[in-house]
Order: sequence, then C-alpha cells, then structure tokens
Amino acid sequence: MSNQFKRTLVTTALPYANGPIHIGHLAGVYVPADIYVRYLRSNNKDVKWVCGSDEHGVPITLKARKEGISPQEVVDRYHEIIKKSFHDFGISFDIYSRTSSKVHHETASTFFRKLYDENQFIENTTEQLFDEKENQFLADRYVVGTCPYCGFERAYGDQCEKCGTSLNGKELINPISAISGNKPVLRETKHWFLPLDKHEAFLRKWILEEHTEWKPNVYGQCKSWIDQGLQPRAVSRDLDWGVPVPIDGETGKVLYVWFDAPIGYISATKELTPNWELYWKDKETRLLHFIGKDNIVFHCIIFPAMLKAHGDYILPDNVPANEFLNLEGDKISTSRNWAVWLHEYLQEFPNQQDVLRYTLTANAPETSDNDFTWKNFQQRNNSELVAILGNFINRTIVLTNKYFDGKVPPINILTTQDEETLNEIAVIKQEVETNLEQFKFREALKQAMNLARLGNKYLAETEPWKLFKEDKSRVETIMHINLQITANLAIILEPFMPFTSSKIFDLLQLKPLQWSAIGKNILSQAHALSSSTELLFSKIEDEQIQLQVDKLEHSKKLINQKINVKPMKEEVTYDDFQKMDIRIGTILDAVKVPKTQKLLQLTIDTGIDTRTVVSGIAEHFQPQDIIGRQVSILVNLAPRKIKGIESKGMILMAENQDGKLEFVLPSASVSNGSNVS
Ligand code: B3M
Ligand code: ZN
Repeated sequence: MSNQFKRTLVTTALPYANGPIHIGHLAGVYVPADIYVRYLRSNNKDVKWVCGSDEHGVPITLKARKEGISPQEVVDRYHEIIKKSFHDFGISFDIYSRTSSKVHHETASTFFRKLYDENQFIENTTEQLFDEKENQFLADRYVVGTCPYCGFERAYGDQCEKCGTSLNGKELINPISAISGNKPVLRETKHWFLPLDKHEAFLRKWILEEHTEWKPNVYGQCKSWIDQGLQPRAVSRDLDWGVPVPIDGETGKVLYVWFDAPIGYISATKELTPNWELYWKDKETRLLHFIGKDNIVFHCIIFPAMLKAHGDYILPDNVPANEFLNLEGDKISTSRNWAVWLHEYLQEFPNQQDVLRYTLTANAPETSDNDFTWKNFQQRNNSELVAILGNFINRTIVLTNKYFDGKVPPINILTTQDEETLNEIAVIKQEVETNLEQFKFREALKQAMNLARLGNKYLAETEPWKLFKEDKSRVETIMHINLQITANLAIILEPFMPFTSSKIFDLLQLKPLQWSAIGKNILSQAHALSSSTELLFSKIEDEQIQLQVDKLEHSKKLINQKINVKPMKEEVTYDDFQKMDIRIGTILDAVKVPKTQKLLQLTIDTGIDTRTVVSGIAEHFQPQDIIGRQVSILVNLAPRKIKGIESKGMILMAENQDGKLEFVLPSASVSNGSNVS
C-alpha cells in the first residue's frame, strides 16, 4: 500500500442518467472500485468513495427529446434506477449524488468563475454547426456524420465511437442534425476555451515522466494525446440544460458537460463531509479515478489541467482505467439493446449478485477488451463457485455438525501437512494484497479462490470421514483447520463477494472481521456454528442459460430488422398528401389474371362506385380468402391498363422485411366510402 499517503479519495465515473446500467458499467468501473475500497476499509484505511449521476449534456437532452419528456424527468427517472442497481449489487459508495443538485451547480459555477476571473480561459468567437429549422446550435451529439479519420458514417460531433478519436462537429464529413435530419449551416457563437496547449509542458512532465507506473493502456493513450500536441478545448456550449455560464449577460450558454461532471466529484465530497477539503487539497491524500477507457483523456488531461489552473487542488495519483467488456462477441450497446441490464439480471437470478460480480471480475477487461458470454457465466458458477468454494465450505460445515455437534473442535498435534496448509494462508494473503495494490483484480480474485482450492485439496487428502472411528483426535485437528480456512475465506473474499462473505460469517456465527485477522487463529475451540446448512451457490442449469441466449437472439433480430428498414422517401407537402383520396372499400370478387403469377383482378365496392382494380397480390392471397374483406384503396389514382384490364385505383398494402404483404385496414370495420386521412 502506498504509504506516503494518509488517506484515499476514490472516484468512479458518473454514469449518464439517460438509461439503466448494464454489466459493462459494473465490470469496467464499479466492481473493481468496490473491491479496492472494501479492501482499504478492511485495512482500516481512511478512504472515501464518491460517485453520482451525470445529469447534464446532450446524452440527457437527446433522450428527453426522443421520449417527449423534459430533461429533468429523464434524470429523475434514471437517477433512481441507477442508484438502486448499484445498491442491489453491493456497490458501496460513501455517497451517490447527482449533478443537478444545488451544491453541484454552485461548486461548478464557482470553479468556472474563478478560472474566468483569473484569465485562465480564452474567449473566442467561432463558427459552429447550426440547425436553422430547429433554431439551435448542434453541440456534441446533436450532430452526426462521417468520421474524417476512419470513415465511420455514424460518428458523433464530439467523438467517433468506432475509432475513438475525439472530434469537433465541424470536422465531420456530411454532417446532419441528429434532431431534424437537416443539413446544418455555420453560424458564429462565443465560447470559453481551456488552453490545454499552455498546460502541455506540465502535463508531459507530470504524466510521461512522473507517472510511468500508470497502466500501459492509460499511459499509452496519454502519451499519444500529448505527442499530437494539445489544443484549446471549449468549456461552454449553446444549450439550455446544464450549469449556466456564470457571466452576466451570457444567456443560453451552459458549461460543457465534461467541464462540470468531474467537478461533480468535488461537489459529492462536499455533500459527504465538512472535511471535504482534506480530501481534495491535502498533499497526503491519494486521489484515484476509476473509469472506462473512453474517459481517459478527460480524467488524465483535461480535469487535471482544470485542477492545476484552479491552483489549490491535488491531482490524481493514479487512473486505473479498464478496457471494454463485450457481450457474446459484440459491443454492448444501449440503443441496440445489446446488454445485460442489472435490474433484469436480478429478476432472473435473484440473490445471485455475487455470481455476476465473480464472473465479471474473473473476466475483467483489465488489459484488453474482453467478452462476457452466458456459457462462461454458467461455467464459472458451476465449476468454480459451486464445485470449489461452495463445496468446500458446505462439506466443512456438514462434517462439523456430524462429528462435533456444530462446535469447533480442538486443534491437537500438527503434521507437516497441517503446518504447510496453515502457512499457505499467509502466502495467499500476500499475493492478493500485491495484486490488489496494482489494480490487478482478476489475478487477486484467482489468488483468493486459491484458498478455497487449498481447503478442498486438504480435505481430499486428509479424508477425515475415513478416520473418525479410529482417530477422533486427528479428525478434530483436520476439521479445526478446515474451519479456520473457512473463516479466512470469509475475510479474504469480502471485497470481491460481499454477500457471500456475509453468509459465511453467519454460518460461522462470527461478526465480520478485518483483513489483519487473515492467517490468525480466528475460531476458538467450542465456538458454536449456526445450525443452518444453507448452500452458498447452486448449479445453474442449461435451460436458464438458454433463456438468456434466446433473449439476446431476440434483440439481435430486432436490430437486424431495424437495419433493413428502408430510408424515408423525399419530403412531401401537406397539400401533396391532401390530393390523395383514400377510402375504405370491400372486395366483392377476386379472380386470378390468366397467364400471370402475381396479379389478381379485384372487384371493389368503394362506397362511391363498384370498380375493377388489378393488384399484384396473387402470391400472397388466395382469391377465395379475400372476398368480403375490407381494404383501403386510393381511388383517385389515374386509371392504367394492366394486361388489357383497366385498373382504377390502388389497394394499400404493408410489406414487412421478408416481403410478406398485409392489407392496411382500420382496426374496426367502417362503412365503405369512409375517408382515410
Ligand atoms: N458521464 C461519460 C460516460 O459515462 C460520463 C462520465 C463522467 S465522469 C466525470 O462515459
Ligand atoms: Zn472514426
């Protein structure tokens, strides 16, 4: 543990309150941070962990537009859902706040104002994309277009999600407004810029020379940014949702969401403790930002430059960013519903938070993107949690009940094997610590599970069930050791699987113990266990997994259908539409047009008259099946001769993706001649 620090402040990326959270969020940021913080707490360290919802920015306003509700309604809804999911999964923030809070608005505003007053910004009028129809500047994700770097056609105005390059809307090729589909124009507007170029020398030295210990993925991204040369970044936007720019007379402008959001960490700390300054301004505080890789530049370059410009804040000591978690081979996507949502998981696997926490940690995308598959989830549960951990603890409890009436037996003469087994606990503890301190959570978990493996091996080799009759004293020692291992597991697993740890403590009738107890004699002779023999984990069956796979398959189908939807035709005026006279009619007769495959000759009562229409639906309907059915018919279409028959009008049909036709009809029967408008 880095001993030059007196206390630690952990921050985790503030999730946008524009949707629920999924396994990718947990795996990349919140579970690793939770493990780390729980570990520090278990070591009695002074640590605070702050987080909250990011409630500003275009992701929120876009969502509000899409749903036809206000941004406030969006954030109110998702803030609660997100907060609950975190709580349900044991994510143990000291505070989960939100950036729409009053404290945050004041903090962010004051922060900006100080930098403004001290001339830390450049004020500049530039041309920005503007949607004339919507009368709005197209900040960030309000504009999409082709990425000039990789050619991806749906790049956003602030970033290309394909190649990760951070962009300015003006760089996009063929930009279109995300709200209206319009081609934007350029219009002048004034903004404030943080001159990152002026901070470049400092950042270069601070990161590239003084923080060579940062994870290679983080260090590498920073190096590439700095080597490309840093540019001034706009810190305000023309939007009406956010923290207003605190300058008199500047209306319709708010702080850029990436300016205010990281200040949210400070605001949350303020809400948490009156001593907040100790955590932000004292050199003996260690500041850690847990984030995903798409947030690296903001936490390693922009926010530190802001803090430096402010003058009195500490800078992060480390930024353990993870790569991305994919799902069944594809990028997790909220809009395509390609995700495992936390609230849904808990409905389908109730009380199995730790199975997910375990799987996500065991597969954490620490050094490269990684894949979550349901098969792997099942396998990790069945062959690791059930077969190794659950099995060891269950056998230990059951045998103790059977031989010693549920009481801890004495420890007698130790064999070399006993001593080696007990000594191994301290070795494992050390391994777990070393890995946790380097943010290597996968490896740390593997080592912690080695303690359960050790227990299983010891139990299998000593075979107490064969010895009880002739050597009770030996069995006492063996079971005593197994129970000590079980108690140690409760402590060492707590950061990773807090629910399981608490169950083990309950089984042992122990109050939760701290990290320093690992390797010590925890259970004293004659201590009584709980009478419960509840299993810690249960097997997950193939059917349960198949259900999840099917659910994803269903999402994929919907996605593919969406992709196949034809683009909208050219715009028409209301008058164009009004010219069309569509009525409800009834098919009186239908016959196949001779020598054709597709054509039916229909006789239709339109309410106005009885007429003939030739329609290309013969491959979809048998004549006898449609006689008597109502249809919608365009009656004022100019007559056409088809195969020698004069056709007057056109039947309205809907065609789905696989080309199948259905009649377009009112939902209840209406009289012939009724207008469709
Ligand atoms: N809300 C972006 C994201 O979820 C953002 C993080 C803010 S951290 C200060 O990727
Ligand atoms: Zn790109």
